[in-house]
Parts: sequence; C-alpha cells; structure tokens
Amino acid sequence: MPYYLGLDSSTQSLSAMAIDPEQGRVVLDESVNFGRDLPQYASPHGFLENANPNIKHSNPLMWVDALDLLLSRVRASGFDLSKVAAVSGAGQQHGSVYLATPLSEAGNFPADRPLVDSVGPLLSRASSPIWMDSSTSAACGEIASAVGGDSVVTRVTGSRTIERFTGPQIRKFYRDEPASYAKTREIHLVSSFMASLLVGTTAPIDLGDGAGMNLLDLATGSFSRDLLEATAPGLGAKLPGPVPSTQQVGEVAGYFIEKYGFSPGTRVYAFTGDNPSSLIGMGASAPGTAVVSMGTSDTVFAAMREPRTDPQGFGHVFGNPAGGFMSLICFANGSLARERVAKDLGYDWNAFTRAILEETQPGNAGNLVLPYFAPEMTPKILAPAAKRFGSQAFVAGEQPAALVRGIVEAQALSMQHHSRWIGETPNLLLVTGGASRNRGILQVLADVFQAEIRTLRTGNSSALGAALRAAQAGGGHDWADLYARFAAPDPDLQVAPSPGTARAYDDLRARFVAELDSLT
Ligand code: ADP
Ligand code: XUL
Repeated sequence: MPYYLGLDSSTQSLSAMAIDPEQGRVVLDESVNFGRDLPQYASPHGFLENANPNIKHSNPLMWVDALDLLLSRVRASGFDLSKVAAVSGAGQQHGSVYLATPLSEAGNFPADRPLVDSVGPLLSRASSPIWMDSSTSAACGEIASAVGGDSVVTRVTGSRTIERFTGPQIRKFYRDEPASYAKTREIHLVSSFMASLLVGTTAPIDLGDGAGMNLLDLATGSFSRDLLEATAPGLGAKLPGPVPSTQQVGEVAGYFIEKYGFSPGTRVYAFTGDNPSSLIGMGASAPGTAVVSMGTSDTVFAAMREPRTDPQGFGHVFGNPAGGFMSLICFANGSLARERVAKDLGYDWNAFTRAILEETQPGNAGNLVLPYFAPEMTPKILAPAAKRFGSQAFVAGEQPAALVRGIVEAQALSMQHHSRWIGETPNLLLVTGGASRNRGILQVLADVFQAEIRTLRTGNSSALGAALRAAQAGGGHDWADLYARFAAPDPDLQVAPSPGTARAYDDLRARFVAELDSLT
C-alpha cells in the first residue's frame, strides 16, 4: 500500500512522518535536532546567537544539511522511501531565504555531493531572519504609512504590520543592504524553500503560509500590488506563487531518487506553515475546535467561521489548507521561557510538573509573574520584562515552585486574554507540541480556560498534518476518514478542570491584565 510522507522544518528540528492510510498506521517518525545533531551551525535552539535580543536569524544551510541528514537516517533505519507516493511539508512561519540564482535555474543537484555544496553558492544572504526576530519596527511603520495605515494593512492581509512577518523583514534587508537586495532574484518562505529543494526547482509559496507575510490580499488570493510596492522595489518578480495549499508543485528531484531511493514520479504538494499544517494534523480544519500548540512558540488557533480580525492588532488570519481561513495568536515566550525557569531552578520536567501539581494551588496564592524573558509579540514588548508580584518572600526570589506555576499560569492567562477576539469560548481545547506531554501544564490550561483538554498520540501535529495533506491531495483520501484514523484523541492523556477552580483566577486575571496594560 502507498505511503504518504510529511516533512516539518520547525525552529529546533526537522522531522519526517509517514503514514499508511489503508492500515491507519504511522510507519515512520524520525527527526534531526539542529542543536544536538548539527553543532557546527552553533545554533543550540535552531537560531544564531546575537548580542541584540531583537535579532534572530538562522543559517539556511543548516536546514539544507538537516534534510540530507534526516533522509540518510530514514534510509539507514531500513524504511523504504520507494513506497512513498506523495510528499508534503510544513515550515516555521515568516522566516525567509534569499537567492541570487533562482532554484529553477540551478540545474540538477549532483548526487555525489552534499546538497549544501550545490545550494550554498545560490544564496544572496548568508542568514535568514526567522519568526522570533523583532528588529523591523521602522520597516513596519514605513510600509503601513505608505498604504494608508495599519487599518488598511489589516483589512487587506488579516494582520497589521508585524515585526516578524516577511514583508517588513524584506524591507529591512532592502534598506540595510541594498546591493544584496538588488542581487536577490528569488525570496522563499522556509516552507517553499524546503519544497524547492525536494523538487529541485522553484516551488511556490502557498496561501496558508503566504498570509503571514503582510503581502497577501486575502480577498483575491494574490499578492497586493500596493503592499509589494510599499515593501521593496521589484519584489513581485522575486516571489514565487501564491498557490492553493493543495497544488502539486513538482516531483521529487533526481538527487533524492538516486541517493535515498524515492521512486521516480513521486509527487510533491505545496508546503505550508507549521501552524496551518497543525490545524490539519489535529483534525481541526472545520470550525468549532480550538487548538493550543506549545512548541518553541505557544500558539492558539482555530478554523474560522467568518472573516474577522483582532481589534487589538495581535492576532492573525492565515489560510486554512483545507479551504477558508484560520485565526492565530502567537506568543514568543513559550517553551524557551519554561525551559529557562526549569534550568535556573535546576528542575527537570518531572520536578517542574510536581511543582505545579503537588506543591502549589490554582491561583498561586496570589503570586503573579510576567513571563517576558525575551521580546514578546503578544502583547508587543520589545525590551525583555520578567517580573514577580505577590508575597514578600515570592518577590524576594524565594518559593521556586510558585515561580514554576506563576510562569505557566501567566502564559495560560495571556492565551485566554488575547484569544477573546476569536469570539468563541472553548469548552474543549486540543493541545499539541513538545510541552503537550506535560500534565502540569495541561492542568493549568484546563483550570484557567475551564475547558476539557485533549491531546493526540503524536506531539508533532505539524509533520502529521503534512503527511495527511499528501494523502488527501495525492491519494484521494478524504479528511473525515484521515482524521478518524490519525487524529483521534489520546485516551491516556486527557485532563478536566479541577473541581472548584472556576473562580480561582478572577482576581489574578484582573491583576495580570492591569500589569500588561501598564507595561504596553
Ligand atoms: P518546535 O516544533 O517549535 O521545534 P516542539 O513542538 O518540538 O518545538 O517542542 C519543543 C519544546 O518542547 C522544547 O523546547 C521543550 O521545552 C518542550 N518540552 C519537551 N518535553 C517537555 C515536557 N515534558 N514538559 C514541558 N516541555 C517540554
Ligand atoms: C506563528 C509563528 C510561530 C512560527 C514557529 O505566527 O510565528 O508559531 O510558525 O512555529
């Protein structure tokens, strides 16, 4: 029976997941961790160190090398890639790759040389700004004022100008390095770049991920001429696409057939953003189910019933790969903030979980934390601000368990507060991402939202979503059938609100919102 492969190029890792839809089985789940497996790129968390906390870039060749390493591991594991009938994929959103030679002109990649040797010389920019970058406020202001203000940008693109979005990032590059911008002939998102490698030519940006660029006109499904002009000269000619997420973008290139054993003619479907892909992987592409994803970033998203935008300007509208749109709110201080607290206290994840479930109570005895160790996008906080409020001992830096609960409660309160514009109060949340295995975190979400929490067996819903999309577009399988087989909740990891917690957060929520208001 044919297999369908999904690739997920996320912030900290590149993963491959393959499914056998007939058997309802995941037949491959393999991953390369950038920090651990590719230390030569000096990116322990997937991005390069920079003295300026607002600048976050990655080396795009790390993603190229990761693809070779991942596929060689898949091959070495004995998995037969010739059984794969179709491939799709996902990428961390907003990040961009700059090429002096379009991939369509690059010629065949020789199979006797590593892929990086062929791709390296094509680049016009050595590093790629990623979604964590918040250094483009000036570019955001210039783009917005050129088109009549952020209300216009929001109406056209579903988001106001946002520092991490690709358009402002491109404008900053054009302003800071005009000669390199002029040399650039093709600009990709991480998703379309990875798809291009696989097909060995230029693959287009899809509508799902393309909506995160501050360039796409959601009503027409094409790039807005006004926004292209406001962003950088000649930009329209450098951007491939956009195309619907279900579009075939080519066949697997000879390099991968020769080196890793793919079958000639293996079809490749448009890659999309990791969050749109997760919407599919969670079986949530129809409106009515909210998803919380706790990967490197924390995000809250849902398929949309009707077009609507966030009046506060933090939320976004992206394309739903199954058709229509999805809402999304993203928080930069997600897993890396939780990891930092755990590390500072010398806690492993078990101790972290015990601090929440056994050593503290919902509402944290009134102790409150602002969890902004790094610049935050929701709400917009460009200078890091981590603070404690509450009892004298807590403020003085004592009570480590209360700090753990404080961080997780603040993150959950922020998710709830900033997702109100979506207009639905969820009584069920589907949770995914690396931190979704943590019962303590799930319990806090259940108590703050007063909602049932469900998880899926796989923590990597983005890779699963990519495999499901390959099966739907390339194998004619329908969503309902795929969701029943692959996106059923894990019966061993469901959490309900603790009894008596309905009012536990009233006071803390009001104080948290007041502190945010005084900060922003
Ligand atoms: P991404 O897709 O953005 O690369 P993942 O979804 O793979 O990220 O999640 C990685 C994160 O998951 C790590 O940074 C780590 O902090 C977090 N994580 C892994 N296991 C646990 C756990 N048991 N409890 C809390 N967080 C965890
Ligand atoms: C979404 C966002 C992040 C990245 C990385 O807008 O910036 O969630 O997609 O996962």
